[in-house]
Amino acid sequence: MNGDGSNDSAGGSGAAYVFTRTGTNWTQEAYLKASNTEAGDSFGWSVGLSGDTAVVGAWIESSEATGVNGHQSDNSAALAGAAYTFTRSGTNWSQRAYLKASNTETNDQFGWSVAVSGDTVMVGANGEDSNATGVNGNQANNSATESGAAYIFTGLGPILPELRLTAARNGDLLQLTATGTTNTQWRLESRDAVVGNNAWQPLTNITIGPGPTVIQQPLDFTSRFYRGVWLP
Ligand SMILES: [Ca+2]
Ligand SMILES: [Ca+2]
Ligand SMILES: [Ca+2]
Repeated sequence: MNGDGSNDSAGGSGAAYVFTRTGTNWTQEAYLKASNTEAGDSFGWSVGLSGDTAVVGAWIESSEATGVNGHQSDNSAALAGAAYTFTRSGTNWSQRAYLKASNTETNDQFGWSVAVSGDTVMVGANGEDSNATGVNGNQANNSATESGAAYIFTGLGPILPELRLTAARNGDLLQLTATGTTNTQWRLESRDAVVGNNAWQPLTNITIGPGPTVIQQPLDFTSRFYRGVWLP
């Protein structure tokens, strides 16, 4: 991310750019490149953006890898195609996944089109050749030349920051210690362990880090559960 944009040594490798708007002013937030940039891959031919997740297609990319985060340096399947997802934390973008078809083959052109909504990504491969119909048919077939296929991936959104809560008694107080990803906002909630009275109730909003954050609560003698809800 945010590499040397003046470098011209990989002709046709491609790039994608993220712009954000404040009022009527647009500014560039990120310059995105593939994790396995090579000349001619056409990264950026297709793009999609939803919230903090971006997807970029590179239909001329040529590895024979399949699935998520496979072997990127292979070049044995010309024009098989690939797609890449990126996620944003604050204003920082990083690559989350390298996507390939489940049945990668030469000339399938996976990544010709891409779309994303939430953490679900869809990738089109207009050169794929199976005669399957509907959903999850026979992927190994190659009898319907250039019939095309589309693939749906889930779970590719931002990785949620982690929070750990530990509880200890401190005199007449219950002391909760929260540790986890720094500079993230959480709301603490509690609920009674008693069945029938178990709705989560907000306790307080906290910012975690740097270092552990300690929250003291009056100690009552009913059993309570506590949890943190991330406030993005
Ligand atoms: Ca390559
Ligand atoms: Ca084909
Ligand atoms: Ca095929």
